[in-house]
Amino acid sequence: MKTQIKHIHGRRIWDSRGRPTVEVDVLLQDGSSGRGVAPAGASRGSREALELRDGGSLLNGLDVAQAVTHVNSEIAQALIGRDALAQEQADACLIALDSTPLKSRLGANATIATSVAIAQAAANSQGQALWQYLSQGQPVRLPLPQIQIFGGGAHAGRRVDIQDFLVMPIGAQSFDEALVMVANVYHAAGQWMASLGKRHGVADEGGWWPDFSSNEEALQTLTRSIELAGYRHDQVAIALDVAASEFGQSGRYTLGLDQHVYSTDEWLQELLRWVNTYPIVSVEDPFAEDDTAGMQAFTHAVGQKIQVIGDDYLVTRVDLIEAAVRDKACNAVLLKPNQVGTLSETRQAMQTARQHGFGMVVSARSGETEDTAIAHIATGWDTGQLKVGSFARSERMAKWNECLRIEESLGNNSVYAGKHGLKLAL
Ligand code: 2PG
Ligand code: MG
Repeated sequence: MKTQIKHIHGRRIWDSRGRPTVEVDVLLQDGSSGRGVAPAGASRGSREALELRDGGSLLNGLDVAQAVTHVNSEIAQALIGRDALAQEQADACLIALDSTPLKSRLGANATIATSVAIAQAAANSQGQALWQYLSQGQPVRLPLPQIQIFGGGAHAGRRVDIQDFLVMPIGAQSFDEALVMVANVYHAAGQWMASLGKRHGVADEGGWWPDFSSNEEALQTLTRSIELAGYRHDQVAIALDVAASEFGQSGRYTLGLDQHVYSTDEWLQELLRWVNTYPIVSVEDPFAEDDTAGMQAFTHAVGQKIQVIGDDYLVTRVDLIEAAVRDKACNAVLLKPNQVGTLSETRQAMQTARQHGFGMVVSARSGETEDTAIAHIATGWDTGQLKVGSFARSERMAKWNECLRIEESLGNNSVYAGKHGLKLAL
């Protein structure tokens, strides 16, 4: 069989924060090959699959020698001889081999890199781009991007509490135009902040590292930057990733910058005021992962008009998405393949979300590499949205630029999801 897996090789490479990560190459009988790389989060949900790190003193305990060894021994042994076109069977084999609920034996970094490498090799063997292979002949759209303008939270030394201040070019007609709009806003924001003496370099995902005196000042500055770049709010809108689990627990939200502790209800009132004051169309993790009541109250209040995303709250898991549907705790899911550890499980999470009319945002992690698989996943599965970080640093730009290449390859047949990527009547 030409598409039989012939060889699997794992190695240690380095991510955008200069930390070790796992890369896997898969070679098929017909000579096709594919590569997968594990990204790494900084603000993680407690129910995510485990990223296996060696511990100890070397490299601050972050080395991945064990995960790489698992790829080159057990994983290679179990998968060699299997058909790369049978992704679900290969992933089922990884899941069974690991045999723990959170991939804690082999490491989700080992399994996701392997899983994506198999898909890439299979696509190459068919002479298809990854997006095309993943689409299984269904219609595709280039995703509406969520692009960070300011970084905060765990990605910027907690300089501001809210983690991501992002924009969404909902009024663009193509992906190409979407990036032009974002470029204009990104640079307008940078110049405006520099003129105020409030720009201090860039944060982990390439967004400006802000020197604001309140979280709300970031929202004011972002709104102003969109205007300075010459856009209306129906052309470029704001998205937030509050990442509230980073500063909230047991119904108490401690905002360092604002020097204030909020109860769930007080925090709800503050968020509602922001949503009503600024052109916000999407809010991720507004409440902590243990605060279903907060998520429900927020979704009940604004879920008809804005997108409410569960990231740490859902960690790309089918069971948690189903619970959120029952609880009406959000209306969209962030899909991060390494939160769950295989491509097939990510796909099941996507399908569950789709079935229930949830919005779907494929997302990078704050620790990334030059790998562009997520651009193909978002397009091929037609999720409608993609979040990668900011508009600077090549591990981010690699994904945005890959979307441009995909759009170009589709020529006149290309469709940009635009505002329809959000499942809202805007
Ligand atoms: C998030 C991501 C990307 P991290 O919370 O959505 O911004 O961050 O990869 O650190 O979890
Ligand atoms: Mg998040």
